[in-house]
Amino acid sequence: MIADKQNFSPFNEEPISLISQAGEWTAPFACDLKDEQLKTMYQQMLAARLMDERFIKLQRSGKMSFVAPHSGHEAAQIAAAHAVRVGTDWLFPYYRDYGMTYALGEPLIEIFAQVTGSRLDTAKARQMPMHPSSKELNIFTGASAIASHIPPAVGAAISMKIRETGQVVLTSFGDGATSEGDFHAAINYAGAQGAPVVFLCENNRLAISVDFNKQTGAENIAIKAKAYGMPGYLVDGMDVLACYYVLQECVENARAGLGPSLVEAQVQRFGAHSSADDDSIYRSKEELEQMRQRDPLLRMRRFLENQGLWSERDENLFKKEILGEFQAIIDTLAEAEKVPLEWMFDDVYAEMLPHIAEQKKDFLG
Ligand SMILES: Cc1ncc(C[n+]2csc(CCOP(=O)(O)OP(=O)(O)O)c2C)c(N)n1
Repeated sequence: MIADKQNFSPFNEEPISLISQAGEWTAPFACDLKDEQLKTMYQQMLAARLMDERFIKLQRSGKMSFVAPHSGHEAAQIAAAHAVRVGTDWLFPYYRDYGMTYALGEPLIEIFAQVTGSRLDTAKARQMPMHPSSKELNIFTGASAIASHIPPAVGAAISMKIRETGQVVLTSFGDGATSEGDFHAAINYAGAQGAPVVFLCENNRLAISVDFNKQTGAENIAIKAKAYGMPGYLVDGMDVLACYYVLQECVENARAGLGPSLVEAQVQRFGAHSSADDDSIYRSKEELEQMRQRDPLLRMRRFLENQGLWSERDENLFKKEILGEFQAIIDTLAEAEKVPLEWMFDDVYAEMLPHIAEQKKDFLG
């Protein structure tokens, strides 16, 4: 008899995985997601991969100033978007999380407008590329300083608890971020306060070129949860359904008043750290080739194909459709007027302070 639901045990030694490399369901409970949701998850992963490839081309052709590729992180990111209540819960993502914001429902035009610094950007082209946000979807816009978004994530969660709103916060970050004081201070306080927050570490074992073993003496990140007084889960971050089920359990535990959790999704970063990095200096082609064998898209695609939910034809049709959408958006953005320079000075404060007004006058003449 197969169980309906799994309660995952924290501090598991092996990463939790629910689908095999061949795409077989290996869990001791039934997958209760509807076919449509399973297909949507894969389509979002595929769209995120194609978006990443398009971002790199836009950067190479001078239309984007900077890119931090997310290929290899799609499973964790898309799973997180499905685990939360969209528009109710709050997300505090980091710069590599465009798969997450897309799967949360951020329109492609908003994403592309943001990364290209367009006039159509809802953040008025004031953020660096790779710093997503959305007022409608409760996506907090972070600063570039690593881990600096984690304390405000915890602050928001504590406020939700005090006000008994029933909301949850999910914040994500890389393994490098866990070496920052901000991470420690925030997760420690979340544990002490029983804040309704899920910490998702997308561990790609690199912080630019710095290896995981130079980042911490601990065997993994999940185990650190014990010291902060919360459960820690090690998850195969290349398995979208494992990430989904674990994150969903943590989100609902937080909502039920059981406090925070730390989830470590073991992912791979297929691209360079960013467009300012040459990863061939610190890792070999063979290493990359090996990583790609575990591509999260391949695994989910095989899972769907095994159930007759996806085919080569579906793949080609979807790719064609989404690439067409990208192109139409890029054409629209190319036609948009330039960002007015005065935007730089507006909205810094609710009412413009005299020194900002002076700078604006000096700048615009
Ligand atoms: C406080 C701070 N220190 C250093 C940097 C430079 N920096 C940008 S990204 C990065 C690596 C972060 O690695 P990780 O948290 O593992 O995330 P990943 O990029 O691997 O996804 C560093 C050191 C920064 N932005 N902020």
